[in-house]
Amino acid sequence: MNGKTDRHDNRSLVIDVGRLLARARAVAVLTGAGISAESGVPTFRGPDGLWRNFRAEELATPEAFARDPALVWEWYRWRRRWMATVVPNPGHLALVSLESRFPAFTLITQNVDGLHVCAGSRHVLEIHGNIWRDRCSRNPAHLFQRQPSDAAGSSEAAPLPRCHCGALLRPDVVWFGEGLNPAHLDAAVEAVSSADILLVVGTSSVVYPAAALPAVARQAGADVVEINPEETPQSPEMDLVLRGPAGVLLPELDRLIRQG
Ligand code: BV8
Repeated sequence: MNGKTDRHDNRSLVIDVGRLLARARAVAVLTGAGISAESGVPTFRGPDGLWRNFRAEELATPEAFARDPALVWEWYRWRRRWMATVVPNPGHLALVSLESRFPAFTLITQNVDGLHVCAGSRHVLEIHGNIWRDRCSRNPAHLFQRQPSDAAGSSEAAPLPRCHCGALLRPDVVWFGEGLNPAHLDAAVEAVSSADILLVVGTSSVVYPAAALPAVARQAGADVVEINPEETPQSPEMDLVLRGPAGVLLPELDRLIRQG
């Protein structure tokens, strides 16, 4: 299809998704790193998704932390300093606006950047945790909230942070090979199982169990819509696909809903 056809098709598809939303009572949204891309946060598997030639799967693991906690903290401190400079983009803000327009609205995010809460979203399930919290590596009940202002001062070579119990602190995120918080996962399954529509936004749909949620929604009878500039392994299973950036398409959907 040429650019003009793409634009026309997308326009009519946006209207189709707008119609599905207009008649929905319960909406669920699953977001991934792509919704923060337009804020300037690197995605995991995109061209800038590498750090010093490491892949996230190599560093975001308990084994990497046990083997070299200083390297893992260097990566997270680098990411925190980067995330301290970014702000929510129109895609995040459109989800805040959409949230207020439905009796039931649940935002499930794989992102740990905290940008949905920063934008004002209220019903957020951060199923992979939050980079702005530290957790004791011995007692998970010992949690410490960090601020973006803390990130500016933390040099990569600073001593490793420790809990008052003496154990190393770690970022309060879910690493590969670690189970998700069962309460979060149950709430996410409940939300997509009772949704009339699930928007799958900015995720490559390869990380499980989050990537299983669209199938759960579909089996429960929801319409499932992918919003992504790129094809994903789950694109063929989607009821509708809006091929474009979340920062453009979500505000368009919000405008359609506001116009009624
Ligand atoms: C677990 C936190 C078991 C850390 C992250 C089947 C079942 C269960 C597990 C597995 C399974 N198969 C494999 C596994 C293991 C593994 C897994 O899924 N591996 C993958 C790589 C194959 N899963 C796990 O290990 C999970 N744990 O199940 O353990 C268990 C159970 C009980 C008890 C003990 C153990 C844990 C997974 C969580 C890992 N943690 N993050 C951190 O961030 O530091 S995952 C990480 O990837 C991020 O959270 C990220 O969000 C997530 C997914 O990536 P995406 O968000 O999709 O980002 P990506 O870059 O891939 O894609 C971006 C997309 O955006 C692209 O499609 C791009 O086109 C698009 N885009 C770009 N620009 C835009 C855009 N879209 C819209 N607009 C734009 N402008």
